[in-house]
Amino acid sequence: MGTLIAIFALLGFVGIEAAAINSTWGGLYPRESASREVKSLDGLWNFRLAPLQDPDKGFREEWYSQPLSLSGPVISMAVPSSYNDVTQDKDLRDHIGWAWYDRTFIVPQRWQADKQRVVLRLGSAHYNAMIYLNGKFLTAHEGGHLPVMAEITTGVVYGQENLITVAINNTLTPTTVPQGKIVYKNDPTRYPDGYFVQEYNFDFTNYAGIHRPVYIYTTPRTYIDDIVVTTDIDGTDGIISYNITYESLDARKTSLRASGCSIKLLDKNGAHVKSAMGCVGSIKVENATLWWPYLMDENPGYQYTMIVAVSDEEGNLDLYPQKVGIRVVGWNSTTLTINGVPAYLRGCGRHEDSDIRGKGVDYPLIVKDFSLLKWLGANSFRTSHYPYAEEIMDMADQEGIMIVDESPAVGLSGFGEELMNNHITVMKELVRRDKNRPSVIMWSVGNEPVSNQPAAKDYFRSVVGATREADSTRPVTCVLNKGALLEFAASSLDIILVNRYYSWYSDTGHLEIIEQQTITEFTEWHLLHNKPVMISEYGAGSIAGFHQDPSFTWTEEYQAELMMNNFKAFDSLRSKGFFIGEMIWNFADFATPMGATRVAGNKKGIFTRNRQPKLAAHFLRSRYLSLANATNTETISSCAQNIRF
Ligand code: BDP
Repeated sequence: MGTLIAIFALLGFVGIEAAAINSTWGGLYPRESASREVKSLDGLWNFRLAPLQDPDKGFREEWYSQPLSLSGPVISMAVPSSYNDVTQDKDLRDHIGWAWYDRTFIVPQRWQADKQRVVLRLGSAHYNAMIYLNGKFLTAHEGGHLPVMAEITTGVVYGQENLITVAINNTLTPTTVPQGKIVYKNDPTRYPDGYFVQEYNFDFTNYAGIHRPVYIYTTPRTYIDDIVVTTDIDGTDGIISYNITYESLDARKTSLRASGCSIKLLDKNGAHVKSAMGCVGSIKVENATLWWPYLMDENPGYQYTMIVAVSDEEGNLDLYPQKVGIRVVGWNSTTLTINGVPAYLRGCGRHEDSDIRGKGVDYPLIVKDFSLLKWLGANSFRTSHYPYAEEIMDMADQEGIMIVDESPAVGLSGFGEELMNNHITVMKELVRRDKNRPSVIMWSVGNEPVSNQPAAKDYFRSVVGATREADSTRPVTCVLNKGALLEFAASSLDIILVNRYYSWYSDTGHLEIIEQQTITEFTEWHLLHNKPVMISEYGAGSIAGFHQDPSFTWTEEYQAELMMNNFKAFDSLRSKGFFIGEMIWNFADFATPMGATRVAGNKKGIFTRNRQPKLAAHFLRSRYLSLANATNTETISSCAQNIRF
């Protein structure tokens, strides 16, 4: 919250008290059940920007107190979507500061008659959000990639129109995660009065908007607040351990009987497997079907469903369907294992990014991207450089795609206490949101921190420690790019991920040095830290359709050849026994701010921004499918062969 106030001060707004914040973040995704109803607020909302030079105008004039359209001109804005690229307006695309959304919605009368609890949940609103309901402040959230929730049972009017107003601010400061700074250009001979720009230490566009679905949903007044599931394997049996927490709106019902929780475990087809009683306990599943990654088993992504029930003293039930994949992640000084079997990650760094919608959740795009990942033979990706939408994570669970789940801490430096506290808060929210996902096999606390600064040592010890405390069942990493010999974060990590651009950002054009330099570098990281290592980014930019032979930078041939030279190094490193994976940068071309070094975006995609393959995609596919064949059993190799080229 400290940073939120700092942003207000920066942009001239003094307002809401920190004490007014009443949300609990993350928690269970809104899912329908026999006791829960979900209503979508997605669609077209009203929208207007606060003036660049008068950012607090909307708060001063209380735009939230009545329909936004009465405060001045509004346009229609799609939710979910980034607002930047949906119109022809350059000022909207490049806006810095507050943007305002509102819409009305009806809460069914019967929800009140049925004495339901009502909750509002936004999958994410980037970066800071202030939310008002019927003209009154409801809640606020800092950080753009994680859910915002608030209970609204008494704040809504039943059977009539309600007004929701969301103000969001995309400003990044030295203590936000990620960091940024507002730079005022004070030379009156060169810039107009009050001129400022936003700077940040990453190359992707800082898209803003209500990026993910908005729901209101019901629960009974005594409700399941959270479910924590961990799994283990005992011979051919699976063990599901669970901890169900519940809350009640009615004080007299806060202590439920211990037998107030029950669980019915269903298989993938909905057939009953087992039942259990109690809010904390475990279920043994005889001859369990395990969750396996794609191309590591013929039946990847297998999930059971726990129908969790909590009853109150009067016997009213709250039901929640919690998916469970039974699998165990293991790691030691050389190896990462899934269900005891060494896993080699074949994947991509990615972005939530597409034309028009920016970072807005888009179901056709989700289906397309997973189709391409499977076509490639990839078994993993990293959510570079922020937590991805839950709708994407659901697909990863279901398809057996392993995820390195990354926080929004990209390019951090300075490492002060306020930044660290905000970073730890983000890690806790991320673990709270994604802890039950079988696809998540590693937490990444960030990407490319300036970790050659000595302050990084204590900083990462604390952030990684807090992450481990929140979840001890997965390894914790941070993606590094400083030299191994002067680096202060790696000692705190379980697994070391490194980004390297040999023959692109260094020795540009000299493809012949890649093999030697890559082998030297990654061997050094392992020898220094005695931990598994992998390459989390490597690659070259290519403009789709640019061809030249012999290859030349920016051509499709150069990108493909750079990859092939890296493959030689990876194979040699794999044979040494500590190299656990490779991820190309990037899955697809993506948007960046305007600049002299990016040609209308970052072109390191092996697919274009509209998801068509470049030459490199075909070479990567051939490698990933043959790696899948080489690292798996006979049966599995036949499933890889069945894939059409
Ligand atoms: C890496 C960053 C990534 C960039 C990439 C690049 O981690 O976000 O997009 O460089 O320059 O250092 O393409």
